[in-house]
Amino acid sequence: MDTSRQIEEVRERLERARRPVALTGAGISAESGVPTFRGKDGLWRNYRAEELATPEAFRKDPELVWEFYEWRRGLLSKVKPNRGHYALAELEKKKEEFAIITQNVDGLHSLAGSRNVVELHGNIWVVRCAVCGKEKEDRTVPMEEIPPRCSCGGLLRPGVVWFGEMLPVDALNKTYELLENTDLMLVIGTSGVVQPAASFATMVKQRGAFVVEINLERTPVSSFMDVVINGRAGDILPQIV
Ligand code: BV8
Ligand code: ZN
Repeated sequence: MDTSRQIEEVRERLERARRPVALTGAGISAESGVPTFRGKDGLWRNYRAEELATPEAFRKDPELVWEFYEWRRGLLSKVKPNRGHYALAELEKKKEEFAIITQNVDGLHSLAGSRNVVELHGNIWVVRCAVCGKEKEDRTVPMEEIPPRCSCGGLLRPGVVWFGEMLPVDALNKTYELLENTDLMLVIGTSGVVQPAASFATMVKQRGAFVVEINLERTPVSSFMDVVINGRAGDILPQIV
């Protein structure tokens, strides 16, 4: 089916959907200039994100891990949401039941005006004390000192979910409530490898929801999809919404 026919079908389904949900990944922020995790631009000083976004790496070398986050925070402080983010914010105005479950930690959905956003993997602008757990938003770029310290003397860490760590309970609960009730899911710009997010599309499909994938490439979940639109989120989403 050609893309415009696919977009037409998704638009009609979205029109009728009672509780549409979008699951987004790094691909929706790529057009804002944010490097994706597993694309060719996914490296930093020859490290993969998976090597640094872990509690072990932080325990071993908190300074190196903070240099990685400083680099990303620096990048993110200069980028803006793109047409894909704005299209989803627009969709929420048309369908107030619409919600976004994002794996991204860049905060760009909220910046684009979306309000119903579940941040599955935390937010890079939040820092949390590894000792007393105190959390605050800190947008200073660069930080005064790295690794930054809490008033209690403990090390501050980025408020994101690392590999091997549990997802935030409230985000997970909100996510499962959405997944249980959605009748249409858009899966946008995610490679479908990171769990548990990678299983959400098949979960809702098994319950009879209509699932749509928007991506530049095929992914492990493509074969489960009702519609797979091959294209850039910034081009496709405005046409759908
Ligand atoms: C958990 C925050 C329960 C940090 C992230 C072995 C040991 C330990 C754990 C595991 C293990 N094996 C498996 C696991 C589970 C592990 C996991 O899934 N690992 C993977 C790598 C195999 N998961 C976890 O650990 C999770 N926790 O399971 O807890 C538990 C607890 C203890 C013990 C057991 C179980 C926690 C996962 C969260 C990790 N944190 N981020 C940070 O950001 O620094 S994940 C990170 O990857 C980002 O959040 C990112 O969003 C996410 C997923 O990546 P994508 O978003 O999909 O991005 P990617 O680059 O991969 O793909 C981009 C896509 O966009 C591509 O498809 C591309 O084609 C497309 N694209 C590009 N441009 C565009 C586009 N599409 C459209 N338009 C465009 N313009
Ligand atoms: Zn503290």
